[in-house]
Amino acid sequence: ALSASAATEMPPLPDVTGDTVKADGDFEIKFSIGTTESGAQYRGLEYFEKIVEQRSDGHIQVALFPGAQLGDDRQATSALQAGTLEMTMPSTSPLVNMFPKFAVFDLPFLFPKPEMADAVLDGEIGQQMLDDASSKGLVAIGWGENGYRQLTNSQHPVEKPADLEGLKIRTMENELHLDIWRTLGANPTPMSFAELFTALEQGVVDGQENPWITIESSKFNEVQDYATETNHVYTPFITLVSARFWDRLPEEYQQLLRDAATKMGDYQRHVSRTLNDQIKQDLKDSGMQITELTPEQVKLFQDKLEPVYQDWRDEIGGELIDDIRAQV
Ligand code: EAX
Repeated sequence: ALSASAATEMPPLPDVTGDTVKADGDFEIKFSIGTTESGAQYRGLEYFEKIVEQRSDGHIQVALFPGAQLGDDRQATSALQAGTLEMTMPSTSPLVNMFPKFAVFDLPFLFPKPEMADAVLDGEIGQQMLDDASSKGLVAIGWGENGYRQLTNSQHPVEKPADLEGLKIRTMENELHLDIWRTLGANPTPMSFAELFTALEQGVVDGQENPWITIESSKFNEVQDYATETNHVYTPFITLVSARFWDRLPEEYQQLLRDAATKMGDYQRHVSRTLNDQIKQDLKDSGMQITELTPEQVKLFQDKLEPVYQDWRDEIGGELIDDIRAQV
């Protein structure tokens, strides 16, 4: 039976604090994301828009384009490089070809708690990554949260790795994610997020994995009857600006965008975390069967995936992995 739609209500936007920023010129930002307008990411973008428009006294206008209508994560990032789009906020995973160190966030079960991800992203390692990603025609100005990824599928409940045998799972376009699902015994295939709903609907793939909020806001529950709370990877969003646009902005406005990006990221984390339980409940109410794993069941997945750390150690850099594992 197909599930009914689920929709969780978003909290009201916070008030804008901080002085008006004065600088020369009028600017327009087109800001594109892959997730839809009913998610926490979009709510964060609305807050960003409100901050930037109010504090620039209307001299910077922000237009929001959710649902990959201007392209998926990779296409939007290319558009920034070409200077045809001003901002986007992709998951780090599809950008690993461009920024190989981002692969560290694709390691399974790296962050046991979201606060541990915050500490790394908001600390020295995260700052270094933003600096490194401020190249190739991009300026990286902050982090946000996609969140802990959960497995959904159309076939049967998944409680242990053996249940994945033969399941066709869509992954992000990312080698480490492919390795994870192959190691678990599934049959993974990489695909752009923009094509995912149709692929699930038509049975091209049996399943996919994304955070609860993304599962709900993309209506995957309407074409997937089963979900398993695996929490197997924590995916950050990264806030990117086109360098061509950035270089035209007065410094005062660059600082305003940085401040607004930080506030947006913090707010997104807050919204996605406070709504998580409610969303899970709404998905259940809509008819989705959700399997919650015991710590012993989670450990079966973790043990099976430990070799992935060895496979990727040289590629990502052992020191970076050890640094993060020492912090969490
Ligand atoms: O923009 O591709 C995905 O599964 C992600 O959640 C996507 O980056 C959202």
